[in-house]
Amino acid sequence: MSTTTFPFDLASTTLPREAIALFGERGYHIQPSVYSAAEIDAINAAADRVIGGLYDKGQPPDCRMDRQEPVDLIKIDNTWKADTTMANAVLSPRLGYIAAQLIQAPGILMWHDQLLDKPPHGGRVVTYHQDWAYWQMIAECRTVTCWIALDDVLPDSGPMVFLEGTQRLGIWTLPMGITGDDAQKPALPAGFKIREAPVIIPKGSVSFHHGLLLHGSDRNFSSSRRRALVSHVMSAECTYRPGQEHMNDWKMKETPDHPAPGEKFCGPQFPRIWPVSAA
Ligand SMILES: O=C(O)CCC(=O)C(=O)O
Repeated sequence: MSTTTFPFDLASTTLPREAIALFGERGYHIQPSVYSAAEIDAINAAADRVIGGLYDKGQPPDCRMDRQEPVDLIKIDNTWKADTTMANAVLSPRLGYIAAQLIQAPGILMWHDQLLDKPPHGGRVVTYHQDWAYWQMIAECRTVTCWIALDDVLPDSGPMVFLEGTQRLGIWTLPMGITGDDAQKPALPAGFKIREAPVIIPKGSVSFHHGLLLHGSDRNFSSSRRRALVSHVMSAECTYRPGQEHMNDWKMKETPDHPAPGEKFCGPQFPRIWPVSAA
């Protein structure tokens, strides 16, 4: 089983000031060609190994939601624990450095990753939601979702759709279920001009969005899979606030090195992605 590493080049991932300002306005940023075609092939091969239950690191991912029906999304969390290539991809400083610039953070830690495989011919809707609403054990909303396209995303393959600027509206109640048949949007305040931004990007590009940006995705009507590898990351300054149930809460407590309430996140559950050499 071969593993792939992802060399880092600071200059090609340094963002212009305008891109950072636009992220503040719109709540997202698209970075083209972060991974080459050969790198995406290697990630897809690793993703298929993980989906098939082969783990080169000798341990399983933290959570698996496998397919019960042909239209179901496969969702696997913390593949970085199971497979070396997946770890190298989601913990890459390419993502960490871009996220750090977007939220102006001195450092970036992994929150958790997700491998998503939306099947062809009807793969289900992902309901509109805000990521941070699921992560209330992170006290500060200083999170970024880095969504790596593993296939070309086309208008009919169930692209994510961002409701531009909604990260400025505060926190919304959680939807009843995250996947299903219903793409209903939350009722936004009267006067808020809704602008939908579908994420139509080629494989290898990465979409970055703010933890409060409302987004969802439609069914996959195409005849191809729509796969994505997602690195959900947070500022290294974020602190732990117990209360809401989350996989990370019980997982981090498996080792003695984890944050107490009010402390910054630390320990092996939350690897540092940026800066590369910091302790
Ligand atoms: O891939 C999708 O359709 C949705 C992904 C998503 O909600 C996320 O990564 O935050």
